[in-house]
Amino acid sequence: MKNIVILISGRGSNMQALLNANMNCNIAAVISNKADAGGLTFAQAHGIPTAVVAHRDHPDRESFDAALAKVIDDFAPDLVILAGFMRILTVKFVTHYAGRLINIHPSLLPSYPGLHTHARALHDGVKIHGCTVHFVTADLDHGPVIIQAAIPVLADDTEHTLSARILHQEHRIFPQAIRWLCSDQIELNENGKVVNHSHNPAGNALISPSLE
Ligand code: NHR
Ligand code: GAR
Repeated sequence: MKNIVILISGRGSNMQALLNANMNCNIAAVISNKADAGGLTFAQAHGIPTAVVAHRDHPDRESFDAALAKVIDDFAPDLVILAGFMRILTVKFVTHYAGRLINIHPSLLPSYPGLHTHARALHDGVKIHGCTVHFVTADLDHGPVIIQAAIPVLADDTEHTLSARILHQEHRIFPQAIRWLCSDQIELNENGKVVNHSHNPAGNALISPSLE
């Protein structure tokens, strides 16, 4: 069974979705860069070891990432999962976990990498928005895509309503992606693209606003 370490920075609802999914893997630890991350309490209540590596205790990204990697590697993870983890990671860190580091991002990548994705999508007036689970590479939010969910943007959406509907989809696609990884159904090919050996059919077209 694969060992998994989950990194969080805040409320940890995606981490909860993973813990609640009863996946065939061992969630070895939940680690936060913030001591007050709400998700830590939930993990502790589930009997999962937690740790805090505070980025504020380190003078630069290199030393923070080195300290973080040291704590992570004590758990010998097969996968390291960013679930609302908010610190950009150094090339050295990302290289150390190449092929094992996964992120969930609140946009349809490669659209809207980085922060404030929902506000930017609303500002642009796009009619379809979503979320992406991808392998992490040094190229921020541009690693190979595993699964995406798309939803319509509604005329009266606010950042609050849009992010809530996307979060609901995050909680659906993230456990699916990790399940595939835990059962070795996902590979990276020589072009760095994801090959999925599961027999899932393609999803449906989403047209927004819909045709009449
Ligand atoms: N690191 C690398 N190298 N590559 C990726 O693809 C990464 C990564 C680290 C985190 C998650 C990502 C997201 O899904 C992620 C992907 C934080 C920032 C950011 O700007 C950007 C993207 C992501 C996470 N963080 C600020 C920083 O200075 C701090 C912001 C804050 O603390 O609120 O690190 O969106
Ligand atoms: C989620 O929407 C996640 O996609 C996003 O932050 C939220 C965390 O919520 N991640 C990023 O923006 C990464 N920069 P959660 O803590 O409840 O899972």
